[in-house]
Amino acid sequence: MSEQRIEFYKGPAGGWGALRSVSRTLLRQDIPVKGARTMLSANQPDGFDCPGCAWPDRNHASSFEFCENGVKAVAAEATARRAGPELFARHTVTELAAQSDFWLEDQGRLTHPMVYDADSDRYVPIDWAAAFALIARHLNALDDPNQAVFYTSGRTSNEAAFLYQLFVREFGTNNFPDCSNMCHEPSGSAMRSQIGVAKGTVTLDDFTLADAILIFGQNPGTNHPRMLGELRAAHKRGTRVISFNPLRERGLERFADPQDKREMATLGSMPISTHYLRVRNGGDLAAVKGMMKRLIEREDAGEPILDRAFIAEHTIGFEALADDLRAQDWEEIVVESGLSREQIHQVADLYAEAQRAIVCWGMGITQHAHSVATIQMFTNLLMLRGNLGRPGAGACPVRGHSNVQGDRTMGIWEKPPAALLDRLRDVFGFEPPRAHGWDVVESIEAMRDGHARVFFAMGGNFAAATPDTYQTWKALQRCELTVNVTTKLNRSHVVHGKAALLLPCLGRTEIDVQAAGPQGVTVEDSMSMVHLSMGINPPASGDLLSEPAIVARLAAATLGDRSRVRWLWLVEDYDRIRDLIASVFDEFTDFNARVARPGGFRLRNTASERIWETEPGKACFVAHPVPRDTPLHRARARVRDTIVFSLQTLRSHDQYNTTIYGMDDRYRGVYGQRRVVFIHADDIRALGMRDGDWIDLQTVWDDGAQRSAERFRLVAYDIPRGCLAAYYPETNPLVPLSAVAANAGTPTSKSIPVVLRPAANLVSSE
Ligand SMILES: Nc1nc2c(c(=O)[nH]1)N[C@H]1C(S)=C(S)[C@@H](COP(=O)(O)OP(=O)(O)OC[C@H]3O[C@@H](n4cnc5c(=O)[nH]c(N)nc54)[C@H](O)[C@@H]3O)O[C@H]1N2
Ligand SMILES: Nc1nc2c(c(=O)[nH]1)N[C@H]1C(S)=C(S)[C@@H](COP(=O)(O)OP(=O)(O)OC[C@H]3O[C@@H](n4cnc5c(=O)[nH]c(N)nc54)[C@H](O)[C@@H]3O)O[C@H]1N2
Ligand SMILES: [Mo]
Repeated sequence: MSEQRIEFYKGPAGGWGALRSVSRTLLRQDIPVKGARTMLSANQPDGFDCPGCAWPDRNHASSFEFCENGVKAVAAEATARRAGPELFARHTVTELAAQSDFWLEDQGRLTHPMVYDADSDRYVPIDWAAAFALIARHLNALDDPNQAVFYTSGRTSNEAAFLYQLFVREFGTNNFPDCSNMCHEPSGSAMRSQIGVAKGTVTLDDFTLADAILIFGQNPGTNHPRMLGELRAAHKRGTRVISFNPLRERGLERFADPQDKREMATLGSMPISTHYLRVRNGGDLAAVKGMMKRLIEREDAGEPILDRAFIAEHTIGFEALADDLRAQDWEEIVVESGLSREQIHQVADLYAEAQRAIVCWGMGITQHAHSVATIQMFTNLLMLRGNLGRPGAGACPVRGHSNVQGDRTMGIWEKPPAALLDRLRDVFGFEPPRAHGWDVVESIEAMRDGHARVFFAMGGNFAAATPDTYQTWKALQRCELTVNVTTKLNRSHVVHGKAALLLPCLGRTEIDVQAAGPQGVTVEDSMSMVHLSMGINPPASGDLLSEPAIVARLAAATLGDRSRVRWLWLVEDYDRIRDLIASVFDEFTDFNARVARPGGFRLRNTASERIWETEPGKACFVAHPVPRDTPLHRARARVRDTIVFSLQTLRSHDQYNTTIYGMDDRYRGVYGQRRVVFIHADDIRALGMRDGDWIDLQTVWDDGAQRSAERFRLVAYDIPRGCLAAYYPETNPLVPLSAVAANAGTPTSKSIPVVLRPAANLVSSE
């Protein structure tokens, strides 16, 4: 591990730094040779889908596309390390709970199903049948099926997700909190009502045709490295790549492709963004409103800027939006966006020049109180120039987990549409529950208040990924039973209910053999491409079950004769599950045949055909005011004795969500540590502090509860004044449960009002 230091990073994203990091990663996981072979099968037609992110691959049949962080994700799963029963015999759960998140995952792959033994405070081995019987007993003893919640993280395959939602609905509840609730929920919510689809409208081919690509609130150099390849090619063709980000992210500035021999030999690199706007945290709505105001002003002055034909034929609400834009005060836009009027004019004019434009966005947009409104403004911006439903143009929410989009398609959603429930009833002969279930935040509240008593997680790390950490832990600890289907040890396993089970499953890189032979699963990427994923490595242990097998056996144990579904027969051959999927979802007709073709197939997207499945049957312009009464505004009005900052919590280059691979964040120049807060040098001075000082963070929230995160080091950084950035999950104790996005319920982890105090408890380092 590196020693602690802060050192400005001069190189491009990618390049030799990425190659060095990869070889270190493979060594750390003790898998140099096997690792290399495993990497070469990622995203190949006959290999597995990379568990790193949801960015698509050209036809899923490219030559190996190099991605440092994909390698890290694969290596984390293919590690030679094992967390077997000996580990649990050595340590009580209290001892394990005292270890860091990094240490827990670093123990390696879980090998046996384990059950919590309260007498010895240890996890002890249990056989699979007894584990399923235990869960079934708990579930069947509930007064009401709605007292159980069933979480899903986004690596779960379509097959596992489909069986899971079927089982849970037949059991009797729609309590499906999922990682999407904390991620792109606002994107779906915004677009569904506006253009009738809850997914992005573009494909990779559109990226090769666009003249302008606008990127809001995303750090692809770390989180979607393969996206840099597309952006680099676009830049080369002369496409304007316009980034909006409070931070200067290296990957949005320069990139050296490790597969480009010339660049690697000459240490050359390519710029990515042509224009870079340093918007304030949460200032994007104002910025985009400013851009649209500029377009309307030019149109009103007689220039033909808008796509009048598209607006007339396909949309409603234009006049109301135009009037709202005309009435909008520029000063407010400038103050709230943190951008000058000239900057906004410039990008608006660039956008107006482009014949085809794409808008991309990530967590810097979705995790704010006004995220749904911001995303609707993106759609408005696109529609003003007809940039929807034609080649080279459209909306591109860039998803995170590799199958988070597919899980939703399969019905993992706490607010299922009636049509899906009708279909389940018709195909499976049971009456699914109609009442909407709980999302992530509502599930935590339900556990806290004793309304939910069983917590079941299909993957993920609920205890670390969710907001208001200590409240969430109390909520989980109140449960009668917590169950985690999982690959590696994490926080959610040591913050557990009165009874607790760890059910270790196969990862996507592993060979999954069922009665009919080796099985593949399917996933859907961020651009609605569905393809097959086949593991190639032997399983980490002979005692692992696949996720579909776990669901099937759990369903059989819980539902028994009540169910007409032939659960165990279905998982003998996953083609049978896919046939069922085809009988429930029209767009999966002929699923097995279509997914067998190399590259798979694209799901239909009505908005990209200019068919609007909205209430009025048109695409809807929606006007939104610049937010002036956010929690930050309120906190600033209340606290007068010090600066109230807007804190965003983001990912370092060495982590996958709650999985910490290492302590470096190379592109931001941070080594050997994670407890840092990025802050403007003038703000440090204004606080009377010094670069490198240790501070505590405290949330300013109006419910009276104390929320703090202790011992962070100030790092002077190129970030707008009044804004801070620090890593997640360490900062999750600061996010109040009640701080959620309007109309989406997503925790607002990119804009938490906080104050800084000198650290109360000075311990020298992590
Ligand atoms: N290696 C790796 N890959 C991953 C993940 C990982 O943890 N590691 N996670 C996966 C998942 S689940 C997801 S959802 C994605 C996440 O990928 P991203 O969406 O890139 O997520 P973050 O790291 O949270 O970065 C947020 C970015 O938004 C910027 N930002 C913050 N607030 C604002 C704002 O108000 N306005 C604007 N314009 N920008 C803002 C930040 O400076 C930062 O650049 O990545 C996926 N891929
Ligand atoms: N403050 C703050 N909070 C955030 C965010 C933020 O930006 N800031 N981002 C949010 C976002 S975008 C997301 S998506 C969530 C992520 O929330 P989650 O999806 O719940 O968290 P992960 O860290 O991705 O889950 C990692 C765990 O998944 C398990 N796992 C890995 N592979 C598999 C598999 O194949 N099968 C099974 N069953 N288990 C597996 C491993 O045990 C690993 O420990 O966090 C959210 N929380
Ligand atoms: Mo995510």
